[in-house]
Amino acid sequence: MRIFLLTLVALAAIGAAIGLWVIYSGAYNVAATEPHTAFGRWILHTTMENSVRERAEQIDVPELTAEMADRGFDHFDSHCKVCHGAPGVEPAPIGRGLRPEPPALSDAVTEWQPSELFWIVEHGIQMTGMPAWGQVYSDDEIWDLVAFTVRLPYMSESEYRDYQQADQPQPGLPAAQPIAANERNSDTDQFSQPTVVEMTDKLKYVPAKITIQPGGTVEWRNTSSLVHTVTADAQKASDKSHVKLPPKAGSFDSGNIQPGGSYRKTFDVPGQYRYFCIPHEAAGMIGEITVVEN
Ligand code: HEC
Ligand SMILES: [Cu+2]
Repeated sequence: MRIFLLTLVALAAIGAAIGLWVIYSGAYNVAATEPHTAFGRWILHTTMENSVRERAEQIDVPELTAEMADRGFDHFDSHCKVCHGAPGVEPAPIGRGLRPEPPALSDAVTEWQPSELFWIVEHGIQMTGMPAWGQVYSDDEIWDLVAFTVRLPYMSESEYRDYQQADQPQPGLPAAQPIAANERNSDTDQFSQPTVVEMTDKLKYVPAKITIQPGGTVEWRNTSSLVHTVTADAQKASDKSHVKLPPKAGSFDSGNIQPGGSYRKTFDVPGQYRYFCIPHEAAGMIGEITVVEN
């Protein structure tokens, strides 16, 4: 026991000595041109990760809608792209010179919950080039930014350019009209013609809210380049409020609907339904169906 304790004390002393030697000797290269060692990176990142997770726990997350993402794009394009780049856009020279390197957010954001992204953007990250934006942006604006960044992993280069172009008014081009599925079918018998809901690259059901009659069929068409689902099963939701079913209706889940694919379901039980897309729940991809006799 005594030897054990002595060994422990000796080891601690050696550890402290090495630590002090690193601090005082100048052996550690602080140059930003030097890539961080794997170990150094791990220490920084793990400390940061745990710190953020702990502090973001209390934050309530609003629904992150496509409208918010449209607004968030403006902030992202003018303030975040310089360091982090964007789909098809390299970071500016200032971003490339930082250590740790600002990560490409398309990969990095998948690691974080929306509440954690909010915290990171609001507070920044100490000892890195990541600034705190809480002074610059209101909470609403930060949520707009979060709504945009959670969509980055699914965003292609051309979609990012679409956002940029949508930002500039285009003379001569009519504004894009969402396809009004209800209208398209209004002349025909509801029972033979399904009501169409499109699933889009902007992570939306279009239209997001529909009203049909009992016995009516809804057809979801995946017109995007991504996989979506139509899911009304609270077990599969990370937020149970994203699912609503009339008491007598069973839960349902389309499974993965590939680009170009579709899914049909007939609704016999009247009431309110709310469903979501499994891959894009956090991005606010949520739809509603009201089944009523009229
Ligand atoms: C001056 C450069 C710079 C700007 C501008 C900047 N960031 Fe960062 N950001 C960084 C750096 C450096 C890190 C890496 C921190 C680390 O690895 O510990 C980072 C990390 C992050 C992370 C965490 C990613 C991860 O897993 O490490 C998020 C999220 C993020 N930034 C979002 C944003 C958003 C949103 C904006 C725009 C409002 C923005 N950043 C603007 C430099 C910047
Ligand atoms: Cu989806």
